[in-house]
Amino acid sequence: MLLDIKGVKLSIVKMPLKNPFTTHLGSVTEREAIIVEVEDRNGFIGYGEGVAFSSPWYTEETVQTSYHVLKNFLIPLLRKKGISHPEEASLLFSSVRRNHMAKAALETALWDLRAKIEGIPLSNLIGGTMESIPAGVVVGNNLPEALKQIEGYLEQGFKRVKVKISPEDDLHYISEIRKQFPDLPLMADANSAYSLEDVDRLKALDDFGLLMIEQPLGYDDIIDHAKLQSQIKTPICLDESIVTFEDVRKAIDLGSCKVINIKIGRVGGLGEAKRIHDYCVSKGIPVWAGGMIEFGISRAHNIALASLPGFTIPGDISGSDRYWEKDIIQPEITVYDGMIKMPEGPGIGFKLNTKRMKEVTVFEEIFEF
Ligand code: OSB
Ligand code: MG
Repeated sequence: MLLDIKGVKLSIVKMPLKNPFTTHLGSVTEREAIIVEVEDRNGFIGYGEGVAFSSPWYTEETVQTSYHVLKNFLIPLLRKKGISHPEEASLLFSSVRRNHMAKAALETALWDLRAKIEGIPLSNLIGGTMESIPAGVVVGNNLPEALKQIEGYLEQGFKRVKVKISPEDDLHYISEIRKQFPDLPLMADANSAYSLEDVDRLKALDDFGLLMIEQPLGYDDIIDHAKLQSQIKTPICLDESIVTFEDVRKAIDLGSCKVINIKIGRVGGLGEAKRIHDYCVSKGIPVWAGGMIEFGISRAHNIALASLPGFTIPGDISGSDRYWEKDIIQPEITVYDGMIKMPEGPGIGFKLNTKRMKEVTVFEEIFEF
């Protein structure tokens, strides 16, 4: 039976971060995102979040390009053809090339809607098995601040810390952290700051017992990463290079990485994310859920995804208060003793905080079916 959709609402929200988030590519001080609400004729509402940034620094999509693709292509496809299960969304959207974050924004809302219609948590609908998941956090690259932040997060029980590195800010930074926290489960994300010419710098990182190094080389590369992995001991984890299931198959086949970071937005939806997870499990490749400095809706989808059994490494999933004075969901996402409990309500298990939404919405439109 088709999902009986009454309409789709898109809202652009905008909120300052508590503290700027900095990588070698620049700083994020304010976050815009698209909140998607899909309502059916029985009054169930599914929520999704478009995680493209205001500018194309991480991937080529932006808030404005996602909005355009949602409004002019994806929502019309859904209105015209309809679907009965969110698993059909990727086929429905296949006439639109890439634009994965736009697709995921609508597709995740359809997953939430479907779970709410069935009256079960989204994690159950996708086959999740965990009752709570470990929280991980990313800290900034100002050394004294990072050391203080790490201490605070360890007190809160966080299970793993990630730092951002680049050739200007790596060996000294990591060694100082290691001096103070010799046993900390620590990993480093380079966001493509290196090339194969830096192989000696990257080899030197082997001495620090990092859990992994994330995306050291080109954002679209899987060939050079295979060459690098054969020369360093630290496991390579791919983030930017993995945008489809096929990328995963090829990267594993080539030996380009030993771990994969799964982001629902980057791969175009929860269906594709789950397919990647299932394949990685079959190949013995551990996965973890990446973060996008997101609001609570996307965070809630990440929590459901991370309840799948192959998510054996703590992800970039922290509480609402990591970046926000006040999130757009209620209750907010909280970390207790380093763990996040699976919500028990139907769907994503969190409600939109309508008062907060009003404060932070800068534009909205409703598309009736
Ligand atoms: O490379 O994983 C990344 C944030 C925005 C874009 C890309 C990345 C990140 C993070 C932080 O590393 C994740 C988070 O805390 O949300
Ligand atoms: Mg990354």
